Amino acid sequence: MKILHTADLHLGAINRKLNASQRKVVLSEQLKICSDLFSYAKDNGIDALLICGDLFHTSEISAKIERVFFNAVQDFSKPVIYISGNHDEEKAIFSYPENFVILKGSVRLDRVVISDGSNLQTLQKEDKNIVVMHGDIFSRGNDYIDIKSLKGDFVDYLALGHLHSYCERDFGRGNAVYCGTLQGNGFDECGDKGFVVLDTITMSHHFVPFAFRRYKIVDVDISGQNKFNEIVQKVEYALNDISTNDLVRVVLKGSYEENSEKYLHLIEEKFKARYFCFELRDESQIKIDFEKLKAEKLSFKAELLSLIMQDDTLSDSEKTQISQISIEALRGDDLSL
Ligand SMILES: [Mn+2]
Repeated sequence: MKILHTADLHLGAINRKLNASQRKVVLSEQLKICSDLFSYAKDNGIDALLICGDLFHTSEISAKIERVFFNAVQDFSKPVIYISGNHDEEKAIFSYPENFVILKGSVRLDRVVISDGSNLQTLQKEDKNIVVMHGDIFSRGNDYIDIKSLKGDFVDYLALGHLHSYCERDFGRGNAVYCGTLQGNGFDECGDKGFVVLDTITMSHHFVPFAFRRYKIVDVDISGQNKFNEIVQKVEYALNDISTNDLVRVVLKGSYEENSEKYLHLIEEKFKARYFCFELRDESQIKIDFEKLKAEKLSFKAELLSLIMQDDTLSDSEKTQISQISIEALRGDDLSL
């Protein structure tokens, strides 16, 4: 038997940092990804689907989302087994197709028993036992699951939801696995997202990347590149294998010379048109040649910088930051605030 393990679809969630047209696209893609998920399940001989919580982002979501989702469930026709998470705990689901199972206790599909974790002591050694839960097994907080205290000796697969990245650890006779979310929803959810497919004959599983768009943070060290074209080229090179469908944040790092042509607006303009979403952050630092400055006579800049350097109330990093902003202001550049 093949089981698809998904969680944290957060239907209806939207990254508020996106602009109105990007939000519209992302919301309509959430519906598409739902139907794509069930198409994948049909095309790949999946016998049951597990949704380990946070299917819906809030208890109040649009009727359209619910309709599209449950139509896809009905069309799939095989069991879709659901538990609620911390986001959809309060969600009342009134009408749903027969093959949608809100798990209470356990269900048996042939030799495989799927349980909600409330009756672990009743699991049988000779069954293949899958337990479905929603919470955080790694850090203590409101949603903490202390898996050491679970009677999981006969558990073959603990299907988890809550953390939005695929990861796993040993548990019971097998593994505790987070499948992650289907698609990231912010720069704190970078990289590949998807679901896990479990084969209950071999009890082996694998992650399937499925997100159409990914959030990516790309660091670009611009040290030694002082001409505008050189900096652009460096960014270009770093973005080489990134899809234009992705949401990209470039972070400039390293150091640059005082006379560098680091024109942030122009760099941003250049790449904004190419990606679904592009943002530029500047964490590079100016390299100030104090020896050269000392030799400058009657220079306002030299005088200002030497005052900053002599100020004992400032830490070294504050001195660097204030010097950098001062030089930018004197040059009429964008301020790196
Ligand atoms: Mn959650």
